[in-house]
Amino acid sequence: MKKVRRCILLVCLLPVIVFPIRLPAQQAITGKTPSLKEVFKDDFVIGTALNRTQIEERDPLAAAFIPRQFSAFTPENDMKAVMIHPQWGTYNFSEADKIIAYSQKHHMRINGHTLIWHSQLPVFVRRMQDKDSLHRFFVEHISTIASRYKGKVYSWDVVNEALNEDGTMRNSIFREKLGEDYVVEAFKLAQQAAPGTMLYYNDYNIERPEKRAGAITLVKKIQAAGVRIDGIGIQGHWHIDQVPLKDIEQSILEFSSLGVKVMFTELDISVLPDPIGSNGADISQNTAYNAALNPYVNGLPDSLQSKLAGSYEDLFRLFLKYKNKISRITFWGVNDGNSWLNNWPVRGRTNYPLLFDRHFNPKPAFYKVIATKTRNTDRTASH
Ligand code: 9MR
Repeated sequence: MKKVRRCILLVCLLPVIVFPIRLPAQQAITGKTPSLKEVFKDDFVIGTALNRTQIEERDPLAAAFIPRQFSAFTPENDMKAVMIHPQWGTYNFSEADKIIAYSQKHHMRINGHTLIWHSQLPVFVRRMQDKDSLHRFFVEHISTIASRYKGKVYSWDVVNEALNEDGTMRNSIFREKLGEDYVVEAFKLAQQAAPGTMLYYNDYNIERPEKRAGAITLVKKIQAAGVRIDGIGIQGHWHIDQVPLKDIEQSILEFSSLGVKVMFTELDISVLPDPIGSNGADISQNTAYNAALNPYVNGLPDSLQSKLAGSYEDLFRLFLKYKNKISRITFWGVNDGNSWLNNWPVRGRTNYPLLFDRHFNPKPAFYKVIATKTRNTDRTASH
């Protein structure tokens, strides 16, 4: 008898257990939840970073969810040099080719990421001692990849993170061996190999005044050499306690006055204690785990959930104000579970930096973002 009652109880509770998790995700897929790419379609392209599991569509829920919300993507890792060019003269195009196939299947734009970056370089490059070998790698790498994917990727982050925080050039292997003009040469090579592809410079913290000035110098140098640069990507890895709205606004104005488009290319907002005290994405900075640094393992408190929603609302209001200067907003990950911020600057934490939770449910921040558009439209309509 007891067994029967337990069974009945279980059957009654089952929908309650399952639906709060499943239903909103299903809604986000089937059309009851607004779609970011649709809501902002007259303003800017909405992108996300995709990892290999997502490109290969191994999770059916994610596979249905992603193309509904986003019209563009940046491969999170699979086009980086270490992945695509693991040994001298040996390329591994298999993942990148899947990326192209995925984009064609879902009519999503690819931002290729990235041709030249000091990080995630293959070992053979890191070991190179002489200038000539590095230069040969540099030329071959850019030319081979940019020409192979010509007409298939919409844009390239040609050079990623070439600047120090004070706006001077980072002392990477490229600068050390090829000199500061390597950036200009990288854009020139990309332009030759892929004439119709958009070419961007991408970095974090370049909204900050000193680093921004460095980025402006860099862009002017490229332009003065008669080489094309189409846009600047402000990565947008921010912390909830310091989303630098003023600096962002000033950067949109200053960058766009150079005649290039501005993009927010890796947007996320960390809500966890920040042991290194800086926005940004310097992956060489790491701190050891301790429980105090990971306070929200069982969920984000409402107060922080609202604060996050408010930060995203402020950002999207600003983005909309300058929609004529901004071409794309890309989130660095689809949902909170995918975010690199669960492992940086401390490994193994539970962070909540994006608009969708670990089950693809839209968070309050999502609805605030959507509302910026509705209210914006209402205001415009009433005038
Ligand atoms: O999100 C990426 C993570 O999976 C990688 O482990 C990491 C390694 O370098 O790179 C992350 O993406 C970075 C991007 O390529 C460039 N800007 C900073 C991003 C976050 O570190």
